[in-house]
Amino acid sequence: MKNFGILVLLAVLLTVGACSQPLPSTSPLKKVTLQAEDFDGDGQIVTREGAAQGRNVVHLYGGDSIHKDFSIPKEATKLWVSVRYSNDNWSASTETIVVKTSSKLVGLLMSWSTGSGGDGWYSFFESRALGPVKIEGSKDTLAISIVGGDGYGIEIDSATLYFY
Ligand SMILES: [Ca+2]
Ligand SMILES: [Ca+2]
Repeated sequence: MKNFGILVLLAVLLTVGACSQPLPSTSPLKKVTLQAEDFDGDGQIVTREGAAQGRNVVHLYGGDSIHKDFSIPKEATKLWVSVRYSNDNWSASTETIVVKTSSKLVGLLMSWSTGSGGDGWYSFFESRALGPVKIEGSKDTLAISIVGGDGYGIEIDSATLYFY
């Protein structure tokens, strides 16, 4: 069953990779950074020196998920999302970060190891922007889930939403 899960993940990764696009070079209609510590769901809030945006992070393990409602600006039709994280990692297996709206997959990220032996928790990395997904209405929910990893988890600092 474990191998089956990995195969499904790989298939999704390939599919997402095929339809993802880099952020447009033009400025977004709006850019909003949500602090992971303000999300609901799993995980424990930890204070970290390197967390430049709010100083708190959420420690998540494989299988954990957090979510937060966000407002959609008028005239926005597409959304990209980047994630800021630190990942102290001791093995070659790093956590996969899955980003979704309530109805759509924004994208998947294979996280980097940002260090080991405890130092990695103080070194942060901002991911590339995942997306786009179509958005409509005035509100939606952003969910961040963690799959797999080294068993010691990952820490999410924030998610930045780029509305176009
Ligand atoms: Ca880890
Ligand atoms: Ca934070």
